[in-house]
Amino acid sequence: MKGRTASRADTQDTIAAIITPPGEGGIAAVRVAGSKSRSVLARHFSAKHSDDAEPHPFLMRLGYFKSLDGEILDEVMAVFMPEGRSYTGLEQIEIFCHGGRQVVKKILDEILKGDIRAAEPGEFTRLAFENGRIDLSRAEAVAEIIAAETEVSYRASREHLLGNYSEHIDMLRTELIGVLSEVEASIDFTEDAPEVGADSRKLLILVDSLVTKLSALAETYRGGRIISEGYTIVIGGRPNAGKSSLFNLLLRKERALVTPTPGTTRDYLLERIDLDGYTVNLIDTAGLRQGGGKIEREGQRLAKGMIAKADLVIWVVDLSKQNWAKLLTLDIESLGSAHILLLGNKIDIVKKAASLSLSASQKIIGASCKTGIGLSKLHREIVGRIEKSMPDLTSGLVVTSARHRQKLKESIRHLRLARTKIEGSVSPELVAYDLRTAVSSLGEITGKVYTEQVLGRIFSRFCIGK
Ligand SMILES: Nc1nc2c(ncn2[C@@H]2O[C@H](COP(=O)(O)OP(=O)(O)OP(=O)(O)O)[C@@H](O)[C@H]2O)c(=O)[nH]1
Ligand SMILES: [Mg+2]
Repeated sequence: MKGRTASRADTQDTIAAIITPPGEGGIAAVRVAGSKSRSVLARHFSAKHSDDAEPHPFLMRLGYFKSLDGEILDEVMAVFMPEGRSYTGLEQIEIFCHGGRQVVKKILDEILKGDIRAAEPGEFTRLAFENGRIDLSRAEAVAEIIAAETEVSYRASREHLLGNYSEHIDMLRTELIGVLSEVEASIDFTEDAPEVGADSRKLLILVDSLVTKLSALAETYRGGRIISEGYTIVIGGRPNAGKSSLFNLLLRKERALVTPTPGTTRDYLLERIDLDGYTVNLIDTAGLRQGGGKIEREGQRLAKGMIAKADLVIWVVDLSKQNWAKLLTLDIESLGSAHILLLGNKIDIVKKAASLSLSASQKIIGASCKTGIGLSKLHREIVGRIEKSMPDLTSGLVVTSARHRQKLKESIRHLRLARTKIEGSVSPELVAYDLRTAVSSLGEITGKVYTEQVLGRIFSRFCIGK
């Protein structure tokens, strides 16, 4: 573990990368960070207007980007950011050219001909962290906000980046350090009786309060996971019930094969969709029934695995089958504890309307994938279920990262160990050991403490230019 505070500006290479997505666009941009950034402007940029000959911090200048041979490659805008005030914390420039693949590549290639190397994936953000511009959880939030596909995941990542999530974690850590200092003080001053002693009741209250707060935070991951990974809905049911028809309707495209032959879907199909701002992993599965060929059985094995892991199972029932209620009772038994939403399909060809509920708690939504009846009700029901499992986002205190949750859990575990030791009047040195480990786990969330390995893992998930 180590903490780095000093700027590495002197020893740092100057690095460059294209920071806009590949392809055609109005504008593309190249960023250069490091002590030689300004020299790139001197070498390659000439201002269009003589008043703009010198770079001023954060002032855009219009001009030409020239190759080392003096050939004009493009008309560009360029900006200079001084050390300590840029994204990376290093001296930095950005060049905005026309958004064509070739032009931006040519500009980067020219820059790299100097004493400047290509940036690694995530290196700009890693520099921002190492130079104290952002803490580790905010660096992770940069990746989150870039990856955010839906309104909800965007809002959560924005709170992590701009809200008080990091501060809240640091505050809990400071509180924990307070408890640790009390225990450490009793190590210094107790000579003959090395135990936590009379203050132990007060310590227990403090530790309990911290465990409660940390557990509440860790608990938000139940919804946070849904934000970061998506809410998983599996469409299950007996063969030919209309699962793939429903899958296609929710997807708004003909993705899965639909035929009158039972056993059409064998492999499962997965698509990510945006459902009223929520990311949903929608999975179509093979119909479950006794028998079937080897391939179909293999598909059914996969389907069962998917159902077991789903946040919600939409169980499609073919209402045109005489014995649907009897079959459904059997199916529900075998589904066990899964969260199920029952959809009675093909209501358009049902002659007389039978009661659509098995029991008071097991209502069935009557629908038709053919005519569209009942589908808006289904939609509302699904969104309602997702909303029920979502945390309140207004405070911004939602754990969406599995890493953060892991660290919170570690911290809680060590607090609990410390608690047992305090209760058992074990030597304060041993209590302090657990508390210190708990402090360090919390510190790893915002990067107060970190290892190269952890940084490597976090930043390798970024793309080049971020
Ligand atoms: N009348 C009517 N037919 C439907 C309805 N929904 C689906 N079908 C028909 O039922 C048949 C089976 O539909 P699929 O969507 O392939 O059913 P599935 O559950 O995916 O079937 P498997 O993949 O074989 O398990 C097709 O012929 C569909 O056109 C509906 O609401 N009404
Ligand atoms: Mg199917």
